[in-house]
Amino acid sequence: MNCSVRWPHLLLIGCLALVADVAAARQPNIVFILADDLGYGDLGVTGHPYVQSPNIDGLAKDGLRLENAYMCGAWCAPSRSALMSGLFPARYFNRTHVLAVERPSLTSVLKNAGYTTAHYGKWHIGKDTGAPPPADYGIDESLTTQSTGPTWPKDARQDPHYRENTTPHYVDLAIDFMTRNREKPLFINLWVYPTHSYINPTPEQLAVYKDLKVDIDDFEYPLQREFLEFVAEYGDVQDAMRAYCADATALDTEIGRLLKSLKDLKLDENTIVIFSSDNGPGPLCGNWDSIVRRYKEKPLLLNNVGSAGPYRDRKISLHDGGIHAPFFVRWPAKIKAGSSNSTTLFSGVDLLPTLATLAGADVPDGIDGEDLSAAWLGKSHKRAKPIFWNDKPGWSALRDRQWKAHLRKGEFRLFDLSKDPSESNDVAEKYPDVANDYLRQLKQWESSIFSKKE
Ligand SMILES: [Ca+2]
Repeated sequence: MNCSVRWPHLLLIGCLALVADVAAARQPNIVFILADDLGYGDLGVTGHPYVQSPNIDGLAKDGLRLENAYMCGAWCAPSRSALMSGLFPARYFNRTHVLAVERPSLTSVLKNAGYTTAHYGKWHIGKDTGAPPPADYGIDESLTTQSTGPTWPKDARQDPHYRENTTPHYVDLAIDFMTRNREKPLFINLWVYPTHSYINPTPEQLAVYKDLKVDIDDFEYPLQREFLEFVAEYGDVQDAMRAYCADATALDTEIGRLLKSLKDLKLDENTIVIFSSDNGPGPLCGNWDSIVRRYKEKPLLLNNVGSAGPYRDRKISLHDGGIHAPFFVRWPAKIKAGSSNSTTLFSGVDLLPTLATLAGADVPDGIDGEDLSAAWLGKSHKRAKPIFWNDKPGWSALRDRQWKAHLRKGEFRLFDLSKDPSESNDVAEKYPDVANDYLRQLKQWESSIFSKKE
């Protein structure tokens, strides 16, 4: 036998096996789609009676639904700063929610682990003069609004359908970015406008819902009551609902285009695609004088008829309607289709450590977020600590196990979300030990953040 011929063959087989191992272990691509003010109940898959969202529904069905996922803020900026920093937004930033560039961010952590990174869409975590641009956070390419980085030309904003027309352009940019960077691990933040007001769909988008007739009985209790108030104040909800549904469906169509490109590029198998929303649906009826005034001055705000599903309140509230988000993760290589997790509490601060772990990156020390990658991969794993909120002065909240506790202007309330998802029945007197424990924890947490605030 001629060993000089045989050895190269063995080496070749060994090399091929190694290449296969490396390919199998390759860091996953990550695409994080974040809608704006889209409520928990605003999709077909979460029970909206009218919205057609086949692509997002398909994403949820092909992956994992995290049924107890929360954002860390009840409005845009704090929610986004927490997703990027892994820190509860009350803790730092003096409530401007500008991320300190010297701290690790989701994008800087992934970039340090070898990722090429992009951010397309709204930023809103530092938009005033002097705020660092997205590039300072390890982001290689960006086109954003509400940032000091590359943005849209002024004349684009004169388009009455500007908000609706931004999404297709962001998706084009994302597809181009994926195409150019397909040979290396890539990360994209795709933070789109829908369904934030002003909602003014194009005639083509609106045509999908031209025959829609709203029946208020099609909605669950909290929203049913709000719609009755809306009709009493503004006369009708038909046009507003058609516009809102059209905005959600237009977003869904663009996500479908993005997912098709991932497949065409043969990237879909090892790409983690996440879909969520930064906070609950925008205000429907004005609880505050300023909002009522704004509604009357800007009729398009009347199209703000999103659904928080079974949850109480909307954006700006720390009841679940303001912070309980739809959250879907598709990763065909590692996550079984049709998965659902109702036991793991997931918080926006957990995104950074979870994705860092899945990407083989270092998880930074000193953050509030916990690595919940085991739960994403189908194992039984729970968040070790409660989730805390302090969205604005005078209102803190906590979620732990089935309990949700509020401390608002000195008044404490306790709800058992396993029996009362709409936070309607205060059970603090019925469970005094639980109430006293969470009251103590809320006060302790408030004291810790206010004494250390930067
Ligand atoms: Ca928002």
